[in-house]
Amino acid sequence: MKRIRARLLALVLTAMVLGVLAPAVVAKDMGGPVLVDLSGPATPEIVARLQGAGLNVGVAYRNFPVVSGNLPQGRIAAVLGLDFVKGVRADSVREPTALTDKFAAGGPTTPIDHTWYLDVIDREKTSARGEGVYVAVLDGGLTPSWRSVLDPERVRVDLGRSFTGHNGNPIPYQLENDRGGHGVAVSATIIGYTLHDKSETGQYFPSPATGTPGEYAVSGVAPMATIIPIKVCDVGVYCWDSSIYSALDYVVDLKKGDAADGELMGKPIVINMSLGGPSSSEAEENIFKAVAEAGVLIVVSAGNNGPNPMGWPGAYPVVISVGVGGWRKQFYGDQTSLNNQWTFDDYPEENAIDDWFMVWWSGVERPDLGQELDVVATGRFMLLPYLTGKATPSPDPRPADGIPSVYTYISGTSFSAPTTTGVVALMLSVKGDLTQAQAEMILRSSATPIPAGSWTAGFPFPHANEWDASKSLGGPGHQTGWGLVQADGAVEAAMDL
Ligand SMILES: [Ca+2]
Ligand SMILES: [Ca+2]
Repeated sequence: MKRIRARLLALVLTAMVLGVLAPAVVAKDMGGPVLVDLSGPATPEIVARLQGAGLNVGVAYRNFPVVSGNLPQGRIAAVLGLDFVKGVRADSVREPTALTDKFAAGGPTTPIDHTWYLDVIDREKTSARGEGVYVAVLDGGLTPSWRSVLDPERVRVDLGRSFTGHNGNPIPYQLENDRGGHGVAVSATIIGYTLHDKSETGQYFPSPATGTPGEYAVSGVAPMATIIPIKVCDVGVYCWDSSIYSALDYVVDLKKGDAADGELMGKPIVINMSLGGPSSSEAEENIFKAVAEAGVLIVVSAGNNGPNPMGWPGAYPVVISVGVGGWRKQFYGDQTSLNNQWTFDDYPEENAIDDWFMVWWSGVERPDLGQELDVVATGRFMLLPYLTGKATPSPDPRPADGIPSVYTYISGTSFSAPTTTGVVALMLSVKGDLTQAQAEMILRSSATPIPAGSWTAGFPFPHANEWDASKSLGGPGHQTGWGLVQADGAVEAAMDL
């Protein structure tokens, strides 16, 4: 059994490496959705010449020298023959970096400003709350029932956009029609959410998640930040490059004052991208560099393919990339009995780092592929609203009668990324002109290094909570980046700049 598993893993590894190394060039006669890299801006004349060469132009991006489009079979030579065309790439699909729902759980408004995952990053040691900062969440959009869990005052739907379809067609009405829930969960990590904790919270727990039934307002990392929801993922899972570029183009326009009547001109904006895929290119890396140069900060998940390489765009050095660390005493207050309320526990500050480990599925930095992992944050068994396929949440989250809860313990770099994005928002709220390079440098230097080794932190059975070197990604180094994000040190360092 062990041998088979090892072999399968090796196969996966080989496939991943091939996928990453494969040149991002469209095969000679292959048609289909493409991205055409240009030597300069996509002027109307250039667009016309591309059309003339046979490309059905989709989007001519305003801030990057690239156009998306559909290429009929057999026309690539004509397009490549144009003097201003630098290359033609396949328009590839990224995927959200959340793992499948694991555990159904409980499902306003006593404030809960203290959660285990905020305590771990020492959010309680700073008074910054992200005021005046905009967080563009490039994701699956919002579910129809998002207002039942997110504060509508903290989400600017009017600034939101929907760019779906591989040609990046704006389809605004789809923004609040997501059926996946990923974008809501990511947003909840940043600004917090309402926990309708009315009775039993799930099959694993004999009592509500909080210990007492009620309505709770659970704090996020940056509860006063403002979310700009931008849909780039079709049906919540297919995130085309061309859609992502449309979103990046739009956010740069917001920053420059060329959109939203200039309301956000020069204001602090950070992008969260909890998604990724195996393909990369220098042309695409330059797009992310252009976004950073425009003064927009970018945080991207490392992907869940550990011990295989990180996903892209998370691995581009210019972005702030985030892996997932775990704490083996999750669920175990005194480590001898099941702790139902661990989510809201006090986290022991001293010596606790020894109980930290890299989660084995967190993407691993491969410097030989040009990859870079910056930091690690919490992203394992986060209690979050996850409104998969639900137009409205059930009034009682107890998963009785086969009705799934609206709350789930969910894992993935999809949630360590917004945890870090939240910290960047805190930094921006005290230092509005913080650059991408400064934010990355501060996050690294204020992080707590994670020691080598690993624990399995099985759920919910104590016997699984044992040292297991076979599950270790090791550390510190390529697996753990510069370590675990710390909000208080990061905010202080931003103020001192
Ligand atoms: Ca703390
Ligand atoms: Ca980086």
